[in-house]
Amino acid sequence: MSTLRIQPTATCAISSTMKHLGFSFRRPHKNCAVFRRPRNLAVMAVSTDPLEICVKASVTTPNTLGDCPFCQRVLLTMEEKHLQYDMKLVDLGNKPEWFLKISPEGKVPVVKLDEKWVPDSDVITQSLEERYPDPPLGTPPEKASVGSKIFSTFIGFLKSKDPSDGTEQALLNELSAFNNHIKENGPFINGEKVSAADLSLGPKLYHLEISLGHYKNWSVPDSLPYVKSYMKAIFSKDSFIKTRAAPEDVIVGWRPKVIG
Ligand SMILES: N[C@@H](CCC(=O)N[C@@H](CS)C(=O)NCC(=O)O)C(=O)O
Repeated sequence: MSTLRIQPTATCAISSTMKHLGFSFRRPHKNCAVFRRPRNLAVMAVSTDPLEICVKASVTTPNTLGDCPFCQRVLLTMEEKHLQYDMKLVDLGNKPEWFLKISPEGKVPVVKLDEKWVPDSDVITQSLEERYPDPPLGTPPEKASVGSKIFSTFIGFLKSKDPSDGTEQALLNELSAFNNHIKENGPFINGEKVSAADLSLGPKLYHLEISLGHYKNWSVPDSLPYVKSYMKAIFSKDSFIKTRAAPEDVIVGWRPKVIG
């Protein structure tokens, strides 16, 4: 098993909240934060033990993160919430016993919450939102499913061997609806700030761009400028760059679907 400890890109969410409330902050050792209130000097300790997450390992580069968009979604959520985490890299081609005990379905991501291993990126991101509400990342219900059919139509087109079977048009229809949404509401799905729906869609668009470019010499058409600017905005976020897979892994990962 390979474990990578990831430091958050900024001070952890708890410390920013506490500072906001007027507490001063010090970190006597790496897993403990102490907050001192200015007037009565009451002291409180908060555990900031890193969260444990099992993710797909790269098949091209040892000891690096692989190409699972659901894992990246959860990692992005942790990054955006400034949480510390330890990544356990799992070779999905040869799943170890310890992993199958944790995840009987053999799927990643799984995250340890309250001593229990929790599968499924929907469930994990919802639990993280409840446990670590600051900064809030929830997308309002009326916007939560924006762009949600892009991934399945992308896979349909990627797998297709018949250029006239309508799968390209189905993808273009979904991207076009998304283009209109971003034009009206952007730059992100819920406006100025990134939210949970972006953290789910961003990794899928990254897979779309790399795999359709590689296997079909296809790219998002210039007639959809808001899709293009959205992808650029998401892909250039620090949290995205830190958690993205290598393009080679994305290409290798989709090969079985293409060969079919
Ligand atoms: N619905 C799950 C899907 C997770 C999933 O399908 N993960 C893939 C990797 S991207 C997996 O673990 N596949 C098992 C395998 O390849 O054996 C989620 O949102 O977390």
